[in-house]
Amino acid sequence: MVRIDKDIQWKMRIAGTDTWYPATVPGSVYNDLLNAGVMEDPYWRDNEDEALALMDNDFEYRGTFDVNDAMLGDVTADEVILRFNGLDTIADISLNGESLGRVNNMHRTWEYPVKRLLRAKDNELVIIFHSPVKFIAEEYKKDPGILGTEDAMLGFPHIRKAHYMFGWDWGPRLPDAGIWRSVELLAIRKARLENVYIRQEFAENYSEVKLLVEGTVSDRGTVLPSGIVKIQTEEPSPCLKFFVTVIDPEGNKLYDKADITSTSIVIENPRLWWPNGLGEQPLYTVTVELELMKTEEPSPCLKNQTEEPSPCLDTWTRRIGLRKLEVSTKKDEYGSEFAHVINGVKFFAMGADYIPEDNILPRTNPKRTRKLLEQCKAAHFNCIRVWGGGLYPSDDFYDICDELGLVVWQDFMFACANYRLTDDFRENITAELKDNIRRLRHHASLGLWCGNNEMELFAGEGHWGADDDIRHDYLKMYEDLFPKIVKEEDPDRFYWPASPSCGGGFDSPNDPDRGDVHYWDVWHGNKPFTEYRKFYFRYLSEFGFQSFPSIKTVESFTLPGDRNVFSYIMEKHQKNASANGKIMNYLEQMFLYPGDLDTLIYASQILQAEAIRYGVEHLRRNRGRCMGTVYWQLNDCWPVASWSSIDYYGRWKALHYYAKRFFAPLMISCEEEGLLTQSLNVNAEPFPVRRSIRLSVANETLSGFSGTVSWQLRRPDSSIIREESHAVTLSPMSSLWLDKVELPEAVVNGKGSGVLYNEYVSYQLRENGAGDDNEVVSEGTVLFCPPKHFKFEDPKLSLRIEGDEIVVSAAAYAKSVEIRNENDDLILSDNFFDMNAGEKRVKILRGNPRGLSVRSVYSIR
Ligand code: BMA
Repeated sequence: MVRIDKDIQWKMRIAGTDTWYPATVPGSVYNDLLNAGVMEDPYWRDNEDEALALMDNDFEYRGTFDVNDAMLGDVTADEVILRFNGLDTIADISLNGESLGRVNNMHRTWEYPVKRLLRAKDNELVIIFHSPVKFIAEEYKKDPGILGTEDAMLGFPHIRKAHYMFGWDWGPRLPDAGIWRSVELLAIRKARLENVYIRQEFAENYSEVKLLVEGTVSDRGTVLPSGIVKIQTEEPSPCLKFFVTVIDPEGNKLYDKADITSTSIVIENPRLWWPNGLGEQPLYTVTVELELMKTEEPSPCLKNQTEEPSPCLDTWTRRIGLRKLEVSTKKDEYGSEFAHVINGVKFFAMGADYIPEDNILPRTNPKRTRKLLEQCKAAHFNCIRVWGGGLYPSDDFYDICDELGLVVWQDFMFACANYRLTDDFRENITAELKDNIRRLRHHASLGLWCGNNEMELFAGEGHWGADDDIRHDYLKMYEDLFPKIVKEEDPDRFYWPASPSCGGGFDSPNDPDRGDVHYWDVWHGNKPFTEYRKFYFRYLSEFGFQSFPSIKTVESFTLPGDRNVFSYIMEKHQKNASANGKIMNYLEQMFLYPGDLDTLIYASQILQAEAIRYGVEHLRRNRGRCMGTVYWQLNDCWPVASWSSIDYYGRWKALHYYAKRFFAPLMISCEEEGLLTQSLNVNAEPFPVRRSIRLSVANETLSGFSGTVSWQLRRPDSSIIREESHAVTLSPMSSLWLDKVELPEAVVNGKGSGVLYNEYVSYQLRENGAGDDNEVVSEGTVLFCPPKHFKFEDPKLSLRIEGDEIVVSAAAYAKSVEIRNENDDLILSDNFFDMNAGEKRVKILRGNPRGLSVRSVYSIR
């Protein structure tokens, strides 16, 4: 098979109008109309509404191309396939005036044999995209029982188009359309490799791995007696052979065109693939070739004996990682666990939920995706969940995850919606699943397939009109059809019916003691974030807290007059109903009232970061019982107030720096008791407040650890009242509690209550033998009162630059110290950190230290 990179000249118009605009493919309607200057940027102020109105139209794309004569002749191609890697969504396709058909699923690929329709010059491909907005409105009228989240447009579950495009509680209503992935012409000679799949069989001690190459060859040129042959298990036609080449990560050929049917492909002493933080990510390259052989006899494969056998008919090349990646759901004393197991080792999953990177998909590209995922690695993620309300990412996404060691929790694209499993729908989604499983299953990073987002929970509770019929279809889809498809297409991968789930059957899907959990009582339920400590979730796949993005990001979509969080424009960029009020509610519990928008943004980010830290540190302290924290959400698809830790422009919010610290493989944390865990009522009858600290160290590495834990009780000027140090040793992949230390009790509103407000504890973890000065590998501080009531002294923060470092000096204790430049686009080795009086050095990793400024919680006033 030869991929012909056809230079197709595209143009587009709004159907029924006469003006044609140049079109870019892959691309989209919005992208083309923006380039043509006929629409405004939908992310600016409230332009979203006008952009949405545009989608009431149909759109016509026209492409013209030539093909060379050779392709039209039989020797080069017995068949020519026109392949669409992504069409968004309801579209009619025709080539040279003849209809090829209608497509109706953005998540699928579509192929048409077109050789008989091709001519040498001026082929014309026409694709009419029908209004997705009208389509869902009409379908909704036909079956109004099919509902989903109210944040998206009514009728959205009726179309196999990324749900978030119709709006979400962080996303605008911008259901773009168009040819969103590439269009290819494939010249097939004789036969084609299809569906190649490599399975790995490890010896018990991982001393060797056997690669089993499976797949089929399908016939396009009548060479195979049956029309289809299974690689490895069936003898192909005498004139066809399969060869495999394996190249190790260093570039050495381990197998060079080995005949698959007669050789077993065994790799001795394989270099294993590990998630980030646990080892390296070596990748082996495997190539499978299909060749047309010369035979002694007159070849049945050649039309006439003057036809030269072309040695290579088709090639398939992928990079794979050698590893066993499983999920353990074994029952235990607490319920049943949920833990990823890599090469026999259980690891604590640390990551975030990924949503599509943009509403205008042509604005995404591999470079941008790499940059985003590199930030995940930088913050010590070892996993990422691709959430089911978006789209199946491009191959690049998974290539990058393979390289960075990010284990992917992959939802199928079904989220917060009910569906009816009609025959057409079953056929459509079966093809969708097969397309995507086949495309992605060779990736080392692919950790599991998950049926859907939150629908076992919501359908089970009767949300969005879920009745017995809907629930019946639910079970048929996610607990019968999907696992069957996964078993056929990707038998070695773990399948989980939903997130959250305990394993299916509407059996308490969000049970904190079994399976994975979405915990939203903090945030949606308005509970204080100390609530996290009441649970020992087995694997927390969603929990989150909102904040506002940087003032620079706010400026990108507002005029100066809009810059108040309750303004019309700011509320158009806050999609979660009453969430700005929620931020205010939590803010009131923790910080002084911020005097201006920029300080409010800063305070909201610290609030978010502290909330998630509170949860993650607690759960890492309880490693073993809990085996994963994946926070909602990593990124944004446009500039908006949301749960993200990195905003639309790639700016790190405070949370991302906090994540870098709370996901660090070696991490010290403190379970404190103080006002936050007891009462925040300053007007109560005098009551005693326990003050205690209990330190804990988590070691998420494959090596043992020995070092020292120290802590100091200090005054606001950082002078020390009391201090202690303890030697600690930890085994690999473990966590350790130190003894609880009781500090003198205080009485609120009573004598001696001052210690609640003017003492804090700082703590450090040092590794033995890391130089004279035994390097601090992790550190932090805790207060015994909400920061708003702590008697901070002015830390008089100042900065100086030394080479690629910034040195911060503080005259007193400073909490959540933020360093910014004028564009707020610095990435530093650390930021939003706590420091005692003294100096702290951070490295500049990206950006220009021009126009630096620094602040801390002391400036929230
Ligand atoms: C979760 C997600 C999303 C949503 C988020 C925040 O439940 O699955 O649907 O955006 O909560 O509300």
